[in-house]
Amino acid sequence: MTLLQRNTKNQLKCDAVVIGWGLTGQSVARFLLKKGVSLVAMDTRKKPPQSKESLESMTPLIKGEIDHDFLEISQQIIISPGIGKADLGFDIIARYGAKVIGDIELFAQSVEAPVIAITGTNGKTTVTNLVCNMLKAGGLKVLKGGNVGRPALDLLSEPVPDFYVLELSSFQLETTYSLKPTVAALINFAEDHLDRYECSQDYLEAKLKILKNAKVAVLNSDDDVLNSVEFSGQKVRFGQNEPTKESYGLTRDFEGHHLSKGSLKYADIESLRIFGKHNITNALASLAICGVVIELSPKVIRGLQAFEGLPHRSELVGTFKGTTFIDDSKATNISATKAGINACLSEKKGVLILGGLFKGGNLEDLIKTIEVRVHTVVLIGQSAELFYRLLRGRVPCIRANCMTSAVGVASAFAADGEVVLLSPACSSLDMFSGFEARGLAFKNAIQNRVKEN
Ligand code: UMA
Ligand code: ADP
Repeated sequence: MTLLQRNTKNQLKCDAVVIGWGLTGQSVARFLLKKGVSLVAMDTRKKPPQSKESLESMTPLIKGEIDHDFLEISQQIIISPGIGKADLGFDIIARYGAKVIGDIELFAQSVEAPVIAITGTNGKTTVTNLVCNMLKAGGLKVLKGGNVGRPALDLLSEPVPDFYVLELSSFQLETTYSLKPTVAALINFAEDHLDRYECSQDYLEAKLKILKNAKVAVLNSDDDVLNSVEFSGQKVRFGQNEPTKESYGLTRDFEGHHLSKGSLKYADIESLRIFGKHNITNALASLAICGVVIELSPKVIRGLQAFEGLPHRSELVGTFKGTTFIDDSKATNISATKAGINACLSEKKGVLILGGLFKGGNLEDLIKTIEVRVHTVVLIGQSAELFYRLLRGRVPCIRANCMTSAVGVASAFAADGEVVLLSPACSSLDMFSGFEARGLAFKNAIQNRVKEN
């Protein structure tokens, strides 16, 4: 806090405190200022991301600390999703109770159209985009936001759509209380974010909050954890087994595998542009979600089939000198990397670039998958030592200290016709500003090799 702010502190009016000055905090400030709410913003970082001058001039911003005096006096505390107890050094919800909410709670209190809410450990962004594609192809107006990148509150400044489609993280759900989704989907559940939660149960409980007040729950029947979830409303199931009359699944005949509900076939899996078993789950989840709100007409199905996938998610970068490079940088946890390996290295063993900032969890299953499908592992980032100890004597490992060298080593070990897969099972923040920057560094390193040769 600057000296000027300290001197004027007693004169500052503060109905609401916004904690965090990232995308979310700034969207909250824009939303509350429009309503005439007086607010003070804080960020534990000394240099939080910059905002537009107009917003900064209207919001007193305390940098590098959390000022408890303001927390005491304000009616509401709106906390950003990226901030956990560890960042603040105290449990803000326990101390300030119900007046602590998140941006999704503010959204829920103002929203005027039905909401489709999507969560899960992996596949959220893919399913959110698929659902939007399909509903748009069916002629509906949709607005997409939340963890997918655009803060939900920003959607409220646009004309009201037929549906809001929100990707919600467990961090956002922690501080959401009154959202009433028309459809709430849980794609899967696996260990993640153990750097933030004390145990997996806490993470699961945050995820399950999506079902509170939901009209219809869309749940993955292949997922043991989700199979035992209690929900009193209507449940729609999807999974890779034969579907029942009421559920979505795969039917198999001499022509191939079809995405189906009961005996009704919607599409051959070969007609999808996205590949891998996990993406079939994502396609089935999207059908199950859309099936609640729209007739699954050929137009809607074409919206599913036309979807080309997203950057950094099992994304084919190209083939150079007989080696195919795949960017799965968004695989930031164990289960995502297992899915990435199974999808991309299924036929022939390949080379895996692995490591970064490990978020915790049991690695044994992943190591077994690596043993089956990977002949050489290139280790990067802070967790290199951890993975080296686990893989030693099981799969040959080489350490690399940057992405350029990782790609160089991986290319040298990949034989003709093989795949080099970047699927790190870790977050990227030890080496990069985010998973996008890590994926771009991978692509740049490949491009530079192409140029040099
Ligand atoms: N931070 C501090 N001190 C603060 C505030 C933030 O150290 O006072 C740090 C956090 O520890 C975090 C980073 O700053 O590492 C960003 O936090 P934030 O809450 O300001 O993030 P936003 O910019 O508001 O972005 C958030 C989501 N980010 C997180 O939950 C970490 C974005 O999801 C989301 O797109 C955006 O809101 C809009 O809704 C990103 C994400 O990584 C993609 N999500 C996690 C994931 O997918 O695994 C949950
Ligand atoms: P999220 O938004 O939940 O992080 P994304 O759609 O961005 O999910 O995909 C992130 C990564 O998770 C992908 O790169 C892929 O490795 C993996 N993945 C995607 N869908 C699934 C799924 N249904 N099950 C397991 N892993 C998946």
